[in-house]
Amino acid sequence: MNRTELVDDVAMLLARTATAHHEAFIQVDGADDDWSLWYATYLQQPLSQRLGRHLSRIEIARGLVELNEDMLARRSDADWKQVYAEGLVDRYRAEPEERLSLYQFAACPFCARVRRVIEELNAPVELRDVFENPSFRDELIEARGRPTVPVLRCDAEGRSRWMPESADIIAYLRERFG
Ligand SMILES: N[C@@H](CCC(=O)N[C@@H](CS)C(=O)NCC(=O)O)C(=O)O
Repeated sequence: MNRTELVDDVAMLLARTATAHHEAFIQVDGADDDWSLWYATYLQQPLSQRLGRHLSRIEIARGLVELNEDMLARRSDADWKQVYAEGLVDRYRAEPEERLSLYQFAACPFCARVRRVIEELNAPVELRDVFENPSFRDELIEARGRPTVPVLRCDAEGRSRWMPESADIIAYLRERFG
């Protein structure tokens, strides 16, 4: 499910939650100081399932309160369900699984610099030696049109991103795992 579909789905879930809350508090026309806790309890299971990770009720309640305060502060008259759904998805959606591999070879000093940082950070990066395994070199040339190493390959959601330049790779790894 892409982000737009997920946001629409969560907005529908919020609409159902609002209806259920209103029914539960019908005698006071929906008035409830602790609405965020009630919502969080109702949302916990279906929202966790949609966003791909376990969410605590406190986490959801806090997110709802902050989104509510933000909307009030901005005096926004946008559809609250859409705004909350976007906020919840962007805050709490599980990061897509990403696989990192470094195309490199032992005697290359730029590669050695990156390998040292991988070790220092204990970063989950597979080392792919382009001399030991010629198919790695072929993949690199096919993707980039040249065999220069080091190159970090990031695979996520069926797509590959190729990042050359040792300094850029090191900055990226430090940012992510430092
Ligand atoms: N500016 C690049 C330099 C990379 C570089 O010069 N790599 C050498 C190996 S140490 C290489 O792959 N040379 C072969 C080529 O470019 O075809 C970096 O910092 O990553």
